[in-house]
Amino acid sequence: MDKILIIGAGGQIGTELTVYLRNIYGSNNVIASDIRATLHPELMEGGPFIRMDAMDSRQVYQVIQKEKVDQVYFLAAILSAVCEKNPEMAWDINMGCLNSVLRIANELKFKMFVPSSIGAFGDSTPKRKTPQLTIQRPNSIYGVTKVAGELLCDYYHARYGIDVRGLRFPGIISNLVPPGGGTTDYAVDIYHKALRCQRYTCYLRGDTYLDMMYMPDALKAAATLMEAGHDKLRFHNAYNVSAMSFCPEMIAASIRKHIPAFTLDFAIDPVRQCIADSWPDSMDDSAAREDWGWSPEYDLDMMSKDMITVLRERFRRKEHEEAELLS
Ligand code: AKB
Repeated sequence: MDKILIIGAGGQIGTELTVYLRNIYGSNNVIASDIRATLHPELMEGGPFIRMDAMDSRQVYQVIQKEKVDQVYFLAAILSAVCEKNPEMAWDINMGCLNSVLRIANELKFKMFVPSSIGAFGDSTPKRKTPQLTIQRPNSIYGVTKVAGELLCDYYHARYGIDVRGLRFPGIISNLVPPGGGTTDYAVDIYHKALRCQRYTCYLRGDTYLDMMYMPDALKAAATLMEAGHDKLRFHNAYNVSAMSFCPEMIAASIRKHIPAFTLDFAIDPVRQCIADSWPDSMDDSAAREDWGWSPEYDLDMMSKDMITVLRERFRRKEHEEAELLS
């Protein structure tokens, strides 16, 4: 069984991916690592955890060598809105860490998963049915790091034969861990606010279409791509993947099927609106479907039903626990 290291396991995708991969490969074969000292209890209790700073390439090298790692899921990155606040840090973290882990991969020889994003596209990219191969001139620093990261992975694959694979993820919606500072975060917050106060103030215009995906599909996509036969992959890296395309008005309508009194209003954030306007409305992910059988399970209404059921139950349990503490 392969030994897997997740770098950046404490983030939105990392938390759930670690648990998902431990169920497939066995708890002891999947090491969670993060700069944070404490992660979600399920991660800390469910298997090995190493506190590691992804910027410290010597420490990363030592961990990979000592643990005899066969696969690295590289998830240490900062998201679009936070990147815009500090472009220098965005470059250092999103590119610097990736560059050093690729160098280590060339020396110690392991397979890698490196996520890209819809952020790798820009204003001049076709917005509808955005092709796998197309113009990539992003206007956000996050997008610049994503395109550069895709190219760097391509280079290491072509020049040194490193088996590095990746997806262009859309906005990911999870019921467990909140995202941290992305442009698509509204699509998670909206469910929390709908359940807590039946209203949400959105920072994007109501008609802003973006690609999105429910977390179970994102986990399946990453693991399936990593298991696919190398000869089947025409692109190996940066595959477009999507599950649904919607705008804030549409997600609100889907929520109203469960919470009829829910209302949506707007306070537009010009920075995130500008980023969202430069991203595709809906990507063409036919290459992923043809090459390695990508097929999402959740559409918008299925996701809304699941999100609302899971969150409602979690909030109810929390209220119950708080009431017990007070009594
Ligand atoms: C973000 O909004 O920055 C991310 C992404 C789409 O890459 N969720």
